[in-house]
Amino acid sequence: MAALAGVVAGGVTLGVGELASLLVGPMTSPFFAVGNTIVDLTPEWLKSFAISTFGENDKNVLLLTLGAVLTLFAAVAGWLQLRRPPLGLMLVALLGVAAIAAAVNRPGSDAAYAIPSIIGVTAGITTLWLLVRQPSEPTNIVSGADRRRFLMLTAGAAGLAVFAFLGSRRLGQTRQDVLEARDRLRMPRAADPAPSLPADVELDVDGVTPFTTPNSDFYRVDTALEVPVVHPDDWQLRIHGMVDRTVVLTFDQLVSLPLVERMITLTCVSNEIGGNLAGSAVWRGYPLEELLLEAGPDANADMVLSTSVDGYTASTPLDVLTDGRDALLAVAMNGEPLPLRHGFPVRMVVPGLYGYVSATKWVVDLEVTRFDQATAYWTDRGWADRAPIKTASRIDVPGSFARLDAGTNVVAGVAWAQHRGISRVEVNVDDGPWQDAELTAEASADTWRQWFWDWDATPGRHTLRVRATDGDGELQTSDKAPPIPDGASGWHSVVVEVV
Ligand SMILES: Nc1nc2c(c(=O)[nH]1)N[C@H]1C(S)=C(S)[C@@H](COP(=O)(O)O)O[C@H]1N2
Ligand SMILES: [Mo]
Repeated sequence: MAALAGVVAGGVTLGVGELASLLVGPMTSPFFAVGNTIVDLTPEWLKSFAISTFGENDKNVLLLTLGAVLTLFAAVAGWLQLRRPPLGLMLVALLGVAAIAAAVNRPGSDAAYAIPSIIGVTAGITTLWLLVRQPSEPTNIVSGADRRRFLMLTAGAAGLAVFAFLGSRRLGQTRQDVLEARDRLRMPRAADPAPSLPADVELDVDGVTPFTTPNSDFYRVDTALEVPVVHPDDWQLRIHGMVDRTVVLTFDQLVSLPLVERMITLTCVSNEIGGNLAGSAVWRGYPLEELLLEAGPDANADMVLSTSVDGYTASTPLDVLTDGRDALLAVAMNGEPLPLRHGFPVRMVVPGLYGYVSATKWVVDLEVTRFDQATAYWTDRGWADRAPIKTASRIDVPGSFARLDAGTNVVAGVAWAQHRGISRVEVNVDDGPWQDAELTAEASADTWRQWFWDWDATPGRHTLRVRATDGDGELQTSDKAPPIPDGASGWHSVVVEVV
């Protein structure tokens, strides 16, 4: 029963803390402060493992684990409070100190972020103290007045916890408001629309990755445990640092500029050989180059440090942003406002660079600076400063360990080398001679390209391998490298059984 009291007191801590966070500000939730801090403190190998193992579900796995650990912790606190008072209360207080430390150390937070944790922990300690008190008479705990008192108090506290938690979610209308604002947005069409796609850009082969990735299927990678919610009316971008003049831009100002629309394939540096952390969408936005020129970068500057509303940062080479490529401050994805999880209302998209050095979502700040003066979220964690996307090719069909009938089978997939383009794809069987695959039309050098090859399959177990050559004539390297520090390399292969 003491353990149960501990769990209920833990629930009160959490619920009241969340409720209090509503009064302090949208990003001050203690639960998410603790969760996000754990994400940041997680060692690199474990994070990569979580992304590659659980993919989109990595956050849910973390939240469930966190919930389970907290429940266990609270049960232990209850038990301790019964056996060795006031150790239980001290354990809850310790948790409170950890939550406060996490909250005030979040990027962009201040001392006020401690308030929800303080209120929550005070409520939790009071609850635990009330619930786990010595019985007035030893026999009362089994069936008497103390037992009734305990059950009533526990039920009451559990009710309070649930009410506070649900109430805080209910009252936290911000997300709803922002979703509605997104629905209401009527964005101007692009002054410079995306060139229409060549007719034969897409294969009609079952199982091949679609040329355009629907928003709902687009991979998502970020460090945000809770998707940041930014109302377009509140959004503002500041371009400052080593510039002639600071530029400040509101959402309305941004969308009234002449926007361009381009199809660009985005890729995550964590993508393993054969992995699917890549997607192509039509992005609408304003060229970052124009905005940077308006600010007037200092001749000594060589980097732009972008910061998102939740404090995440990325460092992008200034020369890449100003070399004429379609580096965009994007507001729309495949014809609709950015989905919240893909950076609503504004994100960066830079063709040719991995996402972690270029594709900052929920971006609110661009500081023109130098690589020797500032670092970013992932470059602080051992990832490379410069990260152009490596040439990659992938066999989508047949799948690994597929069973095929002997005879003609189509082998097909995608290849990418953004901003250089793909000029050739080759396939071999069991390390035999390389055979040229057929390429579909190229939409642009900034997008992936599909390919296929007709294989006359003979019975037995076979290994199919693929390699690509980029638009500069450079062959994709066979050297195997892991994603860290600047992207995986090596040739993709699949093993199939022909019967
Ligand atoms: N604010 C923010 N932006 C971010 C990230 C992040 O963690 N936070 N991750 C980057 C990484 S590593 C990648 S690969 C791309 C992924 O963009 P997507 O989730 O829209 O596919 O976003 C980039 N932008
Ligand atoms: Mo990434």
